Amino acid sequence: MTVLLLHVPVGFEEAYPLALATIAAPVIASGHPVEGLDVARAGLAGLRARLALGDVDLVGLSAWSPGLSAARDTIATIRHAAPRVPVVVGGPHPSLAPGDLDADVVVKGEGELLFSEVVNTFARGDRPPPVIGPPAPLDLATLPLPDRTVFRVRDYHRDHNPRGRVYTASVTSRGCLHECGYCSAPALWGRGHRFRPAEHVVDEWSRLRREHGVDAILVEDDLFTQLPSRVSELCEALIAAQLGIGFELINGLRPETLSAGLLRELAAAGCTRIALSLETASESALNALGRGSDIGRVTRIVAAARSAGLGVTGYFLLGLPGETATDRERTFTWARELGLDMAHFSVASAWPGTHFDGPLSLVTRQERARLYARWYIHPVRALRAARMLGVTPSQLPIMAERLWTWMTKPLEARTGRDA
Ligand code: B12
Repeated sequence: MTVLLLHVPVGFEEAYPLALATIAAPVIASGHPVEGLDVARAGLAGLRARLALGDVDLVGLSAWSPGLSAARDTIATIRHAAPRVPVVVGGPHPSLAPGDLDADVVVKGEGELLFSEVVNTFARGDRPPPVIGPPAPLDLATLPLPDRTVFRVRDYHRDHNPRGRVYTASVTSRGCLHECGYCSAPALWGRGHRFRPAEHVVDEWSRLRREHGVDAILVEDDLFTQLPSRVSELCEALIAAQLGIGFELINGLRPETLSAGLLRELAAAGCTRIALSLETASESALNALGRGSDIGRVTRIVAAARSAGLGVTGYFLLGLPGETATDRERTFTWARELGLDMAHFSVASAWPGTHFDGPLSLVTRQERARLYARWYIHPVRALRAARMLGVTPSQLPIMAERLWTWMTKPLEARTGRDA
């Protein structure tokens, strides 16, 4: 059974296709050849050319809600070029809205074991049910490590990364105990938190260092610091192992899970950057999201992180229910006052799995462009972000172009009111 895994573009930023590497490992272990194709790079023409060789027996792809139209176009291309090849989909969007894509099989939830089952069922000449899963929560310590050969690490270490360092993604825990209105994690994984033992993570990262020359890991857990004691344990194990590898906590952390002590431990273990989930300066909007607000604490945490030598990125959301244009101005002012190294302002969208307590407020394209321009087109802030990311002068034009594309791109459907 030759399996082709497709990395479908989800937006402007290219990241390592960790989900596909993760579901590939058990299939390879059961003896099936697995190949990866990046549709963002090869294009639909490249996909047609690959399928025309006639040796693919099954295609698998992952879909997010932003990026649904790219997944639809990809599947339409497969249907046309190889109508008999079964298409299996999984990932956040199909897990939450299984009927939205024209697939033979939809796998809901964690895919490691179920994907392998689906491949083996087709290999026996049988047909699996059209929708399977989600499985009972998997024990992360017993899962095989992601296979990093189907998609090569070095093809995805971002081209704007610091001084040619090699980056890749890793997940050390799944799930989150909180239920913030804008996040799909509880709907995706259930409300629980599971984590890999420290030695399991150290083993993966040391292999990444040895076998793929990785210098730094982008940690993509739902909430890495959910349980500070396990973070301390992991930091101790990393310090003891002396891997010579750095890591960045790029998925927004809740400030209340952090303390000055934990930030120092993280820095000592090789962490160079954290991202904070800050969302908005509007207390009523924060409370409606299920987030307490303690602006004083955020200020202290940012200062503590900076004095521990960590870079700090803030994630903010615009267009929340009940938010006004004045609230948005306050959010930008707050971001400025915090002295962040970098900030990212997204416009809230009611993707499946989110639960907002009212219609999203309208952010016009003009307002968004004006706010973004005031923030991003600013020499001091630009230099600071470039310094934290380690951007070299020759990389500046490509970074500026990406930023411009992102600032001006039209919003996808926000299901509510579109801007
Ligand atoms: C890294 C990441 C990013 C990065 C990189 C994105 C990129 N271009 O690749 C950045 C920071 C850029 C990003 C941005 C955004 N992200 Co994001 N991101 C993630 C994150 C943290 C990790 C993804 C990952 O690799 N997970 C690890 C893998 C192993 O998990 P997985 O993908 O779920 O895969 C498992 C199963 O789903 C299943 N599976 C997955 N695919 C397949 C395929 C098959 C065939 C099968 C059988 C099974 C299967 O099996 C896997 C193993 O169990 C997730 C949250 C999370 N922890 O997963 C959010 C997440 C994917 N992001 C999300 C969102 C909403 C966004 C943004 C829209 C946020 C915003 N408002 O700007 C933007 C959009 C960016 C864009 N358009 O480019 C949502 C998606 C929700 C949805 N309904 O689709 C998530 C789930 C966060 C959340 N909890 O709500 N993101």
